[in-house]
Amino acid sequence: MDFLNSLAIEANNYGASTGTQWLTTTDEGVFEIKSPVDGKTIANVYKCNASDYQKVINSAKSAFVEWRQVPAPQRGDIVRQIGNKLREFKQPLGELVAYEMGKSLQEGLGEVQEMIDICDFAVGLSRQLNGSTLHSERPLHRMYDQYHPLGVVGVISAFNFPVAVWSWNAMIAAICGNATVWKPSEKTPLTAIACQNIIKEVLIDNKLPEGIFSLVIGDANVIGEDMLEDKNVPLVSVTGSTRVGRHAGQKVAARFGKSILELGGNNAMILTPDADLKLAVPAIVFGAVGTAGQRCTSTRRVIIHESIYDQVKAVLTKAYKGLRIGSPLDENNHVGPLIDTDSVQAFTNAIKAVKEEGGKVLCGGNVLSGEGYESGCYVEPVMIEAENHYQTVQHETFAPILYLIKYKGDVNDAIALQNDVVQGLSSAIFSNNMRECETFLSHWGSDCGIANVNIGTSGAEIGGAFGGEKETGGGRESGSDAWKAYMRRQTNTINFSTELPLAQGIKFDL
Ligand code: UN1
Repeated sequence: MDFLNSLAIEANNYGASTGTQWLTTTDEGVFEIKSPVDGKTIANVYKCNASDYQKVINSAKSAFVEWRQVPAPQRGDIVRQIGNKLREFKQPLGELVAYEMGKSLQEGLGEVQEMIDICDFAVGLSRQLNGSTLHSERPLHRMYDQYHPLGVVGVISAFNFPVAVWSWNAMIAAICGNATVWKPSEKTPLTAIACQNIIKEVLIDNKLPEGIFSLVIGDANVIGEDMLEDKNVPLVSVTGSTRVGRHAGQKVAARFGKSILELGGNNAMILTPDADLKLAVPAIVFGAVGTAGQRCTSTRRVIIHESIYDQVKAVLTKAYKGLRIGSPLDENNHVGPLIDTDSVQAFTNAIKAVKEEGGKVLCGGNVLSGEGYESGCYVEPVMIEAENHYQTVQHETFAPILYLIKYKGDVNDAIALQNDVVQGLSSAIFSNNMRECETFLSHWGSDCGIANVNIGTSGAEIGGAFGGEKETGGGRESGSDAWKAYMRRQTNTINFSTELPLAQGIKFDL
């Protein structure tokens, strides 16, 4: 596999890097990384230990002290070089993402493209980290606010977007003047090692301090906990399930750290009687089965008006029956594997549970075996008639399960169903009726962080702020003004008069 050589992935890899130096702990055991594509072992990764973690943090802390002195546009220039390196390595890195995680090659390459795009975005942003000038109530006084870097930013990322989500955080954090320590998912550490190898070249070429970008790979309940508890890490950005995020958010808050939480979604698409089904059907199918239903933004529920319900059900059933399931590296296939057999078990359990609640399976739902499915991670995407209040429907199962839900009445009834879950990441309406669309987007409409019209729930662009409300965690990453979370705000008041007037007109004569 040429891509492994191009990315300097060995049979055995170290799990922690201070930037350009790999730490050589080998006595903590290994993560044996198997591809969900074919079940074969790709490589091993030595877990790092607490002392490695400490070394990495120390190196990040001292790098930060130097890096924050570099003018932001020059920091942008380093990120520009990283973007260029990613362009050079797009093919092998995209291939490794696909092979290690199990998404299609197109999506693997798309993920690297998101990394390149966020680099470009961050370069421009490095000249726009602006605060505002404010009017003081006192004469000859000036007031403004400005943004300063925070320090060491921890990034805990998930397996499903093993590299893009790190880059959204790390590249923005970098132009803001922070150093980033990355703890990738234990399920996909090889792509992280590949990124570190790519970044390392830019650090060396520019003689940058060790530790601006560093990596710790270890058990979540050891290294992850160290990071959550570490006062040296003022901001931790966590992508994962609501369960993981609830714990992480509380741990970080207990020490008055900041967190950015990007947690579970339960994303719905509303189809009103005015929906253009030519657009809606591929959006639903891609949203539900793309990445085998393992995006935070995957479509989990379709809320369909009763007048078109049977028609939509028939078209979707036909589309589902035509899905080709198999190696995601073969571009003829629509659906690849789940990340591991635990996920397959969760998929099967959810189907069983929803049936017990009254759900009706329309098609799919089997676990596949035999030739081409040796990894045991392939399943048939399933479509189920269900009701919104079922426990199983209320819960995010990270797998290709799509619930069809019927609504009566008008768009407000559909929106009420859509919002009646604990999560609030992504949402969409398909309608050509302007009143319905605007109601959906209004403040009494969708309660999600992302609300789309005639576009599916997944596949957000990096230019917008990404994240959601309620149990999705409330964090925002990537574009728009999400950068502000990676900086601390300071309000400054300057007196250039010869008096000392107090605010609110208070008199204090000495
Ligand atoms: C995620 O699933 O964690 O909007 C991120 C999308 C991608 C990012 C998803 N751009 O589907």
